[in-house]
Amino acid sequence: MFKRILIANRGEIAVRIIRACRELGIECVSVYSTADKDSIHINLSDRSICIGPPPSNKSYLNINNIISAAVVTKCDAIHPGYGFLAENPKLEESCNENDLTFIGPPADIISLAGNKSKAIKVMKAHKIPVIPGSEGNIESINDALRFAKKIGYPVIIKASFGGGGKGMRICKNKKDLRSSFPLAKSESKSSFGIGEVYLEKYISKPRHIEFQIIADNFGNITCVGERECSIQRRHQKLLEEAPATNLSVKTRKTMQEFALRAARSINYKNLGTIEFLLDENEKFYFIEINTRIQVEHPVTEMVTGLDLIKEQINIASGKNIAHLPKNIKVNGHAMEFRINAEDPDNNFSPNSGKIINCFLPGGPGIRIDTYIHSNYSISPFYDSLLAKLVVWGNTRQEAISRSIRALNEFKIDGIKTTIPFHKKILNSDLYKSGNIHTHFIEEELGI
Ligand code: MV4
Repeated sequence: MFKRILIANRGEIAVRIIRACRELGIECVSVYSTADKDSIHINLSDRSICIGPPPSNKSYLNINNIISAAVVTKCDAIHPGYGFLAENPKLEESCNENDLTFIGPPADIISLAGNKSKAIKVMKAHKIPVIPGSEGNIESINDALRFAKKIGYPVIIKASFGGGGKGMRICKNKKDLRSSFPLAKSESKSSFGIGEVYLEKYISKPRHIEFQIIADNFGNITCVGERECSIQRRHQKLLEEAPATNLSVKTRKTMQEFALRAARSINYKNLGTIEFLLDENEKFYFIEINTRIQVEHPVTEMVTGLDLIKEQINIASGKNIAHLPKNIKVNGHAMEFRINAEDPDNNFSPNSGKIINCFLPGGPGIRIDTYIHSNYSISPFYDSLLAKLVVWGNTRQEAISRSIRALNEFKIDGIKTTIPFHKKILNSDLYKSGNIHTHFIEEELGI
């Protein structure tokens, strides 16, 4: 087992990783930018190293500074968390060159997952259902028109190296495609450095369901259930659940089998997520692989009793997953609310400033993952996630009433947050019915 881990992140996930290290008896080294000098992840760790000024590209994205910090503090491993360098194959490579273990999959798997059109091609070759489309990049407008004619309109153009909905364009007809194709290509080039795009049939109101995979270095792979992540706004997830609601036993089982097949087909290592879109007829399609621990991992932890960060660390240190049951039992229902420093009454604009006072909910079935405290100033440099309220109930209904209770207790004074918006979602009959999809917020709440 590792003696000392460097945590290459900040905020709630840095705190979460420190907690897992502490329970495993592993020492923690934190890194921070000058904007984070008063952040709690520094206090909670054994040592901390300043890695640069506030802008991420000078600190949390600076591979050289992070590797140097790990080397001078004699760490054995680096945990990247999510965001920042978590899906940068260069960090994994630099770790290898410096005798450090990267807590995550190898660089070739990270690279394959990062190239979405390539990942789809590989999955199709392994008979995983994919959305009808170009199955690879499209070079010319004529090829785009030819594919679109074959699969039928509407179609969607996606950036091969994209994410967060950037570079995506929906085309209802030939005219749309003609005008959007060059724009999508140049937007992809400017946002992601590579202008490669691919084409798919557009699915009108998909649900987003992802399966959590755990794989050790000895070829053992297991799936510990799924998460429903359809409640999102502008490609930012707001609330996630486990298990997925309104999913037939048969579809869940089939999807899980395909998720395992997808992971096995690329010799997946460590924790990963296989993402699917599900259409209105319960047909599902692979869309992408995430090679990091995800923001929403706690809902899986709440219904399985696992500690996914400990699993990542154990696997990276060379342990097997023999202790995990072959068929994980899912107990009850969990939901996660992302409490962001954003103003829902002002187009969710980011809100920085001082938290004068805060009160965190508690009691049965409540978990809070956060780094905030009273008198803490939220920096404008990083993402707006303040806290994750994670709620467990015996049933989805109990989880919902408990969530309303917890959101009513939750007080953050000094900055605007998404707490009132979550209450609105929970008040919706459609949400309560479980009939949710990725356009729920715009259609039901008109936002
Ligand atoms: C789609 C789609 C409809 N048809 N692909 C958005 C982010 C990326 N991960 C995939 N996304 C979508 N791909 C086809 N062929 C609709 C979406 C989509 C979406 C997907 C997951 C979660 C939220 C979403 C919100 C809007 C659109």
